[in-house]
Amino acid sequence: MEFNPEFIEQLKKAKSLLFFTGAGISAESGISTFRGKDGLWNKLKPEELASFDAFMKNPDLVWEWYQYRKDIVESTEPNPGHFAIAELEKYYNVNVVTQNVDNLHARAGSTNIEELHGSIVRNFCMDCNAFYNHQEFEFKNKVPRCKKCNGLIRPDVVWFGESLRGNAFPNGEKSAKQCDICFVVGTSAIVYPAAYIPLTAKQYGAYVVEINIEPTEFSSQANLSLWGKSGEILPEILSLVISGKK
Ligand code: BJW
Ligand code: ZN
Repeated sequence: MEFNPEFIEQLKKAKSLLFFTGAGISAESGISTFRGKDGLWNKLKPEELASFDAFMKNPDLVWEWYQYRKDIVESTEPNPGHFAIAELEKYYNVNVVTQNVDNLHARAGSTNIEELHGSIVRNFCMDCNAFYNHQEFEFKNKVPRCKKCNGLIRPDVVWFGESLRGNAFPNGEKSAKQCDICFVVGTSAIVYPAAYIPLTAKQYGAYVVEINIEPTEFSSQANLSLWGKSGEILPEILSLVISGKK
């Protein structure tokens, strides 16, 4: 890919990069996105699976769906897009603010990660908040129960209508306000409050680069859109950085 001179200049003078990522960055690892033609939600209704009401109505079904997705996540690997972001830590202060629950940024070696929508590899008891990882119980087509209080165990992800937990969002906002370049990678950017992150970066003066296979809600806000697969474009950006530093 030919990069434009303005982007090359921005990369040269930048000290701090923010990667705001969504399901598209993990597509090349074999994990389905939510929306779009092969998206998870073409076949399934989000409100019937990714909400508190859905879970309470049919916990076994929702649990089975997460168990299915967790098995895929655990049997796959980070792709060159995740690895390129991790490698860029050698050259910049890098923050990753992800909407993904798949743990692939951490597995690729990134160290500053905020998981806005939680993680599919963690679970907690809805009654006493005890944490469980997936290895701690055996799934038998039924939602597991807490060993301490017999409460229902749910995945530690953020469902529709739920607030984002802990400091993930404020920390993400802080990175957005401080970064020199914000990359918006593989997200439709329609889910809020997450989608405020790149808007905040722009508002605070960052140069914003979108990487996606197609235009999104965010495209009109981006300083630059790079069309293509993130697993191909991100390693090219890394090469550009490495060649510039030599
Ligand atoms: C590639 C590629 C390749 C493909 N390379 N690119 C109006 C009505 C109803 C609700 C709302 C409303 N307005 C706002 C709301 C609130 C709601 C919301 O935003 N809804 C909108 C959808 C309208 N938000 C919430 O409910 C949030 N909480 C909240 O607001 O709390 C306040 C509150 C408290 C109490 C009461 C009421 C409010 C919480 C949102 C939680 C979202 N959770 C999910 C599920 C997580 C768990 C799980 O995984 O099961 O998070 S939804 C789902 O969407 C998931 C994702 O993180 C998130 C974003 O999706 P993402 O990552 O952008 O994926 P896709 O599929 O949309 O896009 C993929 C992109 O990749 C595409 O653009 C492709 O082109 C691209 N791509 N291959 C590069 N190789
Ligand atoms: Zn409990």
